[in-house]
Amino acid sequence: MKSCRFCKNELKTEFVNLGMQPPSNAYIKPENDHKMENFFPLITYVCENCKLVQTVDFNSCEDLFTNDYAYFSSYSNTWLEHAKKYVDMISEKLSLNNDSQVIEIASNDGYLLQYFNEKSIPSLGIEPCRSVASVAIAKGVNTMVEFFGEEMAAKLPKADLILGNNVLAHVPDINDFMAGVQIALKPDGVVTFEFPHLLNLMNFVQFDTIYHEHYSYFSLIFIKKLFAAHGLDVFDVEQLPTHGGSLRIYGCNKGTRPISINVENLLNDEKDLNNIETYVAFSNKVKGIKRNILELLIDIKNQGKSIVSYGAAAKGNTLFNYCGIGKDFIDYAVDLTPYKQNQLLPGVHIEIKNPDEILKTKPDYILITPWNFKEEIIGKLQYTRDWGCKFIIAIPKTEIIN
Ligand code: DWN
Repeated sequence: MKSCRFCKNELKTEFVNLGMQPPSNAYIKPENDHKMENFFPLITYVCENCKLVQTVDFNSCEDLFTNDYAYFSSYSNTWLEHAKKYVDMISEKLSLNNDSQVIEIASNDGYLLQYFNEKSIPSLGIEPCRSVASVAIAKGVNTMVEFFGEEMAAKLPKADLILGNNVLAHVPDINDFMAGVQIALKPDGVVTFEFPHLLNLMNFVQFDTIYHEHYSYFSLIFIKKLFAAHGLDVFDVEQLPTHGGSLRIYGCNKGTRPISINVENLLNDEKDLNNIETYVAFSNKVKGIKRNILELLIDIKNQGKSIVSYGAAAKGNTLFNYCGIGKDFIDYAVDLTPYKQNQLLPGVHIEIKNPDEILKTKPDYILITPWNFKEEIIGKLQYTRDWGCKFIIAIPKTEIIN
């Protein structure tokens, strides 16, 4: 029996099945190109009781978030600007100063805490992956290289602010995690979490953001239940443009802050997510996108044109492995992250090169897999206009950008 990771209810309703998929950040070293590779069923369910959308687990977080984890947050200026804007806002909102304590869970390469350092506001990063944590430590960000949870939280200083961006989805035992948040939070403290919003995932068919690293996919309906189960209130919520449309929720110990009308308004926007039937229709939309992107790529290749992909993104790995888009379509991938270059995309084994390769080979088309950064990426690729290169986006619909 498969049971819900939050309420333990039996999971009976499938959300979407994306077939056998490799872990989304399991990049392959060239010398391992012809060796056995791990693939696991990527099947998601929606709990009929608490409405949490979640994967069936085949990987522990220790399997996925290893010391050579390849996702470095600082290779997107858009994301760095977003982090700095948050630090400026929250520091003022909470009147943080050098007597305050900030804790970021999943602090990655110090992309955000560096801005608290600039304000001399004491902060501590919790990051289990040594590859990114060592970059944070090198830039002077105080970092503990450990997984966060209830037991670990007891060792931490009590925090005025606990924050986590794109971490909650990466936690298999969310009850243990939230118990830790409650322990580490000061009585009048605030917690903020950012995560891609399930409503956008469904409305814009962002199925490529489903991968083994993301154990859960969140609505505010669910988050409110999760917080209440751990003595916390959600007292405010913001809708953000990041990662295809995210939520930033604000939490506090129960009853310590007034609840904003924003919470009720967003719950109203999500009202259809209370009905299990809403979830069942999603799978057919995904199959439509697969047919559309394959039709376009087949047509382009039948014309004898060349295609490369920009961004060795986890979401691109789901797209390529679900749609069967391999080296027969894509000549190579490029990515700014040095850690990913000269490796192969998981499953399809497309080589990852430095973006400089584009000027050398002058491809006819560039498929941008991190569509969430398309403006920034297209801005960097303006030089490709010289030879009439065109861009392809697959989500929320297949389109060519001239
Ligand atoms: O939850 C997660 C999300 C938030 O980020 C993580 N589990 C993993 C990661 O998912 P992703 O890899 O799909 O995220 P991104 O941030 O959309 O990936 C962008 C990729 O593109 C990175 O490898 C960096 C690269 N990039 C680049 O080469 N040039 C990005 C930009 C903006 C660029 O200009």
